[in-house]
Amino acid sequence: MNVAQNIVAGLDRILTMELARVTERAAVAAARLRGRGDEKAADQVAVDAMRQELNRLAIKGTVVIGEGERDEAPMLYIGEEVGTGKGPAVDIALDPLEGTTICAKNLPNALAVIAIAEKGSLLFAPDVYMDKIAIGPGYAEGVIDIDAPAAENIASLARAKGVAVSEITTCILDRPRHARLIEAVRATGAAIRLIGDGDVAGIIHTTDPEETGIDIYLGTGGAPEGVLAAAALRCTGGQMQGRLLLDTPEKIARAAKMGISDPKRIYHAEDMARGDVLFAATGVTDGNMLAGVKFGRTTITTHTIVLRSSSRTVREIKARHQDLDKF
Ligand code: VTB
Repeated sequence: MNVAQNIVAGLDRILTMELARVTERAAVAAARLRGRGDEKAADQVAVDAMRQELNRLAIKGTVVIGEGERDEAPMLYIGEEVGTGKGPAVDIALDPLEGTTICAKNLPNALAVIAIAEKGSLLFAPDVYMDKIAIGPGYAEGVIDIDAPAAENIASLARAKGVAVSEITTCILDRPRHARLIEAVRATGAAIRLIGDGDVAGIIHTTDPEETGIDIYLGTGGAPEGVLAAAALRCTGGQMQGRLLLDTPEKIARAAKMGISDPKRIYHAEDMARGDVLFAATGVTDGNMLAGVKFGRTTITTHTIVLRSSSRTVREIKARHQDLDKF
């Protein structure tokens, strides 16, 4: 078999490694501001660093999920063209610092995250809330249903896993809007890991319950974060359903402008991130899956996962950086 035959159609697999550099750079920049109580500053340095590294990639990239609309985000805004312009046309979803508050407080699971996909394959999601449910790989379709009560989903997952409901752990964002959901889950006897922020990590954690202790993610978080999580799940396996919360005429109109005609549509991971998808995340603070950036006297250590949907390969890259000038 020659080299050309060996290459899977879709995105250039060399980009997988290149993506690790992009998130590593953003994570190191943000990590320097861990625990300083300044969310904005941490986000800004991560954005600058990610953008710089992204613009070195041989791609003709368009930011589809980014820092916000052009008028509110000067960098990595939705629609910004990134990369050298010489290379494949790709869509990009990114969050240079997912969990700005986590980073500012130096709590677990802040990440630098990016996903790329073939042009036109990522959901163009408005910055509204999304109702989300996710479980890891290895379960038949239909085990979860976003329209079913939480208790039913938990019972169904426990049955499929072959354990008691009390052995299931859910992950939920700690928000007043989730009070009833939390109550309903508690009533089942299942455990809850309440997280302050960072539902991209929360959803990714369902893909490796033995490592993270999380079996199912439930609740409402940002829609852009939903697309990022869906991209990761496309690569690891697992199931996710999401529905945009378009509860005002203004939000429905905003979504319509972005091409969303059915405001009540249920999106599966495959609808939010289609085709060949690459995903990378580097830990900023220590977390359940990824270690945070470590600053040594002469080295900086980063921990990254890079994922690809077409091969379902999960790579973990622990990098020791010695040329510190580049950061
Ligand atoms: C989540 C979480 C983010 O926003 O999407 C959340 O993943 C949802 O919004 O880290 P609220 O904070 O309004 O509940 C973050 O916490 C911040 O982007």
